[in-house]
Amino acid sequence: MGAGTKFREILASKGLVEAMAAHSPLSAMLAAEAGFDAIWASGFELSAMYGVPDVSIVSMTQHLDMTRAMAERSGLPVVADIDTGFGNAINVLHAVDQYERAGVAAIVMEDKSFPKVTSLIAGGRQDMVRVEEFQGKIEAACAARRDRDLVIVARTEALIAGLGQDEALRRARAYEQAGADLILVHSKQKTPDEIEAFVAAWDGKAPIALVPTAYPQMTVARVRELGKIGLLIWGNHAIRASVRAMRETFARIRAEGGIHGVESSIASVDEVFDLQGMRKVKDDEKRFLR
Ligand code: SPV
Ligand code: MG
Repeated sequence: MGAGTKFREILASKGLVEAMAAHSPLSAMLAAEAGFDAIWASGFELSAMYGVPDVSIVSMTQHLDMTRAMAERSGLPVVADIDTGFGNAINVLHAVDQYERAGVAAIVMEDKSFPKVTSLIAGGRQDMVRVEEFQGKIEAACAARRDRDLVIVARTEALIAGLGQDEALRRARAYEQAGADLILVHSKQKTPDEIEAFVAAWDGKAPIALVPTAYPQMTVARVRELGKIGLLIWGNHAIRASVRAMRETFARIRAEGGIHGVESSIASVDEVFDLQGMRKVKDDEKRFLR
């Protein structure tokens, strides 16, 4: 079964796909172990992992290679954050072909111009493309997929750009008309009000996708209560958890003049061996090494 079909089956059976952000195969494996339905191959997380801003600096190849590895190692459907589609509709044709070959379940493409600026930054430059241009990019994404079940998610940044609810709805409707399977609406408001108003006003058939990073009060229970939401993305919690854990551990080793103090607060070497599959290596050695 293709990854897109798997995604659609989870959506149909559970009514909601809950995706956790990841930036590496290991973080994707940990998300799978924790029981999430899908992996969010986040552009923000991968940019942060490379130590660069999320402003279209990480290349498609870098993101694609990591996405492929995350799909392979986690076994979960991967929702690929392809930003603006790496250019115009022609670039989108190529990108969707490549991401589908990499085994993703879904692609999320946003209606900002290339190069983009990360959404949650205060006072960020948030330039949008025209509705017609983005419709062309969605149509290109739909035309490029070989598997009809590959999920095409159109993301509007109208609220992020401060264009208001009417513009967000106008764009969402136009994107559904162009063939988007889901509509992601993003917000950087500190409360869910703006998003809840959008959800209440949404009159399309396409389920909504949310990334509630800025309004963490939003829970799975509330999302289910609101209805209309098919994809919930925990947007950057893998990289933020890692940053805090590494900072604290490194500082303690420096302060304590050794590694003795941190031993019980970090993963054991055996835990990491388990994640790497060293047990199987040992069995395979017995079987195959002569
Ligand atoms: C990402 O995780 O890369 C996203 C979500 O696109 S956000 O950073 O909030 O825009
Ligand atoms: Mg992103």
